[in-house]
Amino acid sequence: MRDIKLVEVRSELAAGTRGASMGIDALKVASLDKKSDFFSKFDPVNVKDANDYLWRGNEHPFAKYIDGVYEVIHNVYTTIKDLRERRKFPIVLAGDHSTAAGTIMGIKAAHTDRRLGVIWIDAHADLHSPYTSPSGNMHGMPLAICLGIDNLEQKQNEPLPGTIAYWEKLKNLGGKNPKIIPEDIVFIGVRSTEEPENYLIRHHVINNISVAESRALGIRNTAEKALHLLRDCDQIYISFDVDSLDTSISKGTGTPVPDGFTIKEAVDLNEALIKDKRVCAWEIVEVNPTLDTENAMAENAFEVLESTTISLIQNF
Ligand code: B3U
Ligand code: MN
Ligand code: MN
Repeated sequence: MRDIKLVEVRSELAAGTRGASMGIDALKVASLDKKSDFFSKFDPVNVKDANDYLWRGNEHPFAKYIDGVYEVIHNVYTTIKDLRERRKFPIVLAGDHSTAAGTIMGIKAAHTDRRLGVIWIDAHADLHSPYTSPSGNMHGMPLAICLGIDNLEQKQNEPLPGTIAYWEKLKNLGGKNPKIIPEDIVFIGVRSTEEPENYLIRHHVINNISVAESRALGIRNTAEKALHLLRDCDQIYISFDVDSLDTSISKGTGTPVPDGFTIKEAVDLNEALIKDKRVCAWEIVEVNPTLDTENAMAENAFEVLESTTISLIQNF
C-alpha cells in the first residue's frame, strides 16, 4: 500500500497570468460539485507560498520574481525531501509549474544514489533559462533548473547580475546540479516550443511522444514506450501540466495550446503510467480558474487527479 501524502503549493509568481494559485481551491470546488469524497481522505501538507512578492514589484525582467520563486521552490524541495525520506508518495497540487523543480530536487536529495527519470506531460518543454526565455516567466524554466542548463549557445537575453546570482543559487538548491540528465526526460504532448528549446531537444536527443504519435500507438502503448525509455532509471516522477489537454477543455489555464489530449486520453495515460512501481511522485499544475467559465478546467483536471490516485491505490 502506498502511503500517499497530498501536497498543496499555491504557487503563482512564475506564471504569466495571475490566478494559478487558486487552482487548488478550484479543484476542491470541482470535487464538491462532483460529490466526491476525495479531499476527505487526505490530510494535506501546505507548502508556504511567496505570493506577497507580487506587491513588492519585479526586479528581474528575464526571470520574473526569481527571489520569490526561489523561496517557493526551496519550500517545496524541503517538503518533498522529508516526505520521500519517510517513504511517502507525494501527490502535488500546484499552481504554476516552476514548483516541479522543487519536487525533483526533493526526490533526488532523499535518494541521491537513485537515477531519477521524469515524464513531462505538457504542451511546453519548460527548458528555458533567464538567458533564453521569451517571456521571463519562470514556469517555462523548471527542467533547465534541474538539468543545470543555461543554454548560452542560444542566448537571447542579458539578465542582470542579481538575477544571475539567484539563478545560480536555484540550480544548486538541494545539492550540486544536475539533478537529472536529458536522456532521463520523456516529454509527452509537447507542441509549443521556441528555438532555444528545440536546440536543446535536438542536441541532447530528448524524447517527445507527440499527441499524434500517442494516438497512433494507442495510450497504453504510449505509456509503455515512455516507461521503457526510462528503463535505466530507478525512480520516476510524473509531471502533468493541464495545458497538455486540448484547448476545447483547457481554457482555464495560462497558456492553452490547440491539438492536445482529450480528457479520456489524459485519464488513461496517467492511470497506466502510475502503475509502474518506480513512480514515486505525481504532480498536477496550472489550473487557473480566473481564466475559466463555470470551473470547467478544474472539473476536468479533477477527473485526472481522482482517477490517477485511484489507479495508484488499486495497484499497490
Ligand atoms: N515557452 C514559453 C511559453 C510557456 C512555457 N510554459 C508555459 N508557457 N506555461 C515561455 O514563456 O517560456
Ligand atoms: Mn509546464
Ligand atoms: Mn505548459
